[in-house]
Amino acid sequence: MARTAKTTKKTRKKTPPAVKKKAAKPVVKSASVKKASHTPLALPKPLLLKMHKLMLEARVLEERLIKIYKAGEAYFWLGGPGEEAFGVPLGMLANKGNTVDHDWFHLHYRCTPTLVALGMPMVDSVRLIMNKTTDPSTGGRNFSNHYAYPKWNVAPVTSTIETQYQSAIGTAWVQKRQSKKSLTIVTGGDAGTAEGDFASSLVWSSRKGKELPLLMIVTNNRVGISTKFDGQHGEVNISDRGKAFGIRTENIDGRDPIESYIKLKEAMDYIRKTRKPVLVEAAVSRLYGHSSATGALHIPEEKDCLPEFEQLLFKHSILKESEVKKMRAQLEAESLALQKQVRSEPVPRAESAWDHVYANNENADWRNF
Ligand SMILES: Cc1ncc(C[n+]2csc(CCOP(=O)(O)OP(=O)(O)O)c2C)c(N)n1
Ligand SMILES: [Mg+2]
Repeated sequence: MARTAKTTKKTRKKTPPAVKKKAAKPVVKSASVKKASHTPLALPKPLLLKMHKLMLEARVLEERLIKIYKAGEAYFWLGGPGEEAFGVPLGMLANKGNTVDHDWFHLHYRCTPTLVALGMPMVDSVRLIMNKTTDPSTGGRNFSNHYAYPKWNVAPVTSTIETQYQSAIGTAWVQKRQSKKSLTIVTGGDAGTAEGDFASSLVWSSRKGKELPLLMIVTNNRVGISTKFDGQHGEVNISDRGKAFGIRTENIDGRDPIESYIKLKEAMDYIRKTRKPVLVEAAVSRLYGHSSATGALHIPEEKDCLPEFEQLLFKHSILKESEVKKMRAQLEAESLALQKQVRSEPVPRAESAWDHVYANNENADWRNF
């Protein structure tokens, strides 16, 4: 005991105070982490207001979809309330269009905030969940959040989790060969990373000299339907897996729209410039559970990014509570009117069931097998 005390005393004497102070500080991971420690004004006011408006619109839309389901006017709901602070900046930062020089999207089924930020009108989403032929994504043949927009390079959202990480390699590979600036964005959940498709994406995007301009995003809500994150992952952060492949990684608090915007912009700028991949892990919330299969019930314990962001904007006199109330009331009225309008629109007929499938229906009709 005495010896230990003596050694400590001796060490203390020898260590210059400056070194001691530095060693006690937490390790700062990268320059981007430093930059992201922001004041609310780290982004200009018009941008903050735009971001808030889109987040609010995405939230009201998702709440309308849930109401439509609960009114018995849709068969199923699943979506992204709780992911607005991340999904909206993602859509805002993307370069949308339908050429190889525009970005490509292979999205998870919680992507409504990103589509709203890209410019999707609410009515499109209402038509999709109500299975109307007027739905531009699937003609009323898929369920909520399964969007497809060729005009913005948005590939069809798939119900099979994680397969999008495979198709993303294809568009990123074409962009690597034919574009100097565009990138491919792929998103998926935490549980889905157990699939081989996710591992393949890490391998194919990071081959030496053939790296791909791919932004791989894992939105981590720490649960897959009802299976908790803890107990499923040997790694601390899912993003750490990228390190073994020499892939740049980033962890983002996806419930903070300012941090999300800043860090996503850095990651996208890096990919556009270097033509190399980034693996981003974003912490998000699942505000209404997995889907209508689990009741689509609001979970008050989950952190909600929208009121938190609003409180910040009120505090800094960027927005008034009365303005938000008015905006919300307007959006709610608009979404209700859409529900009523879409109700009377046509549904797909049996005759069209085999349209838009492979090879003029050859091999596509199971009745011919
Ligand atoms: C290939 C495949 N396996 C299983 C399922 C069933 N399934 C649907 S969602 C889901 C959980 C996904 O969890 P996560 O990836 O964390 O995404 P989250 O829903 O939490 O956003 C599972 C297992 C599926 N749709 N596809
Ligand atoms: Mg999850």
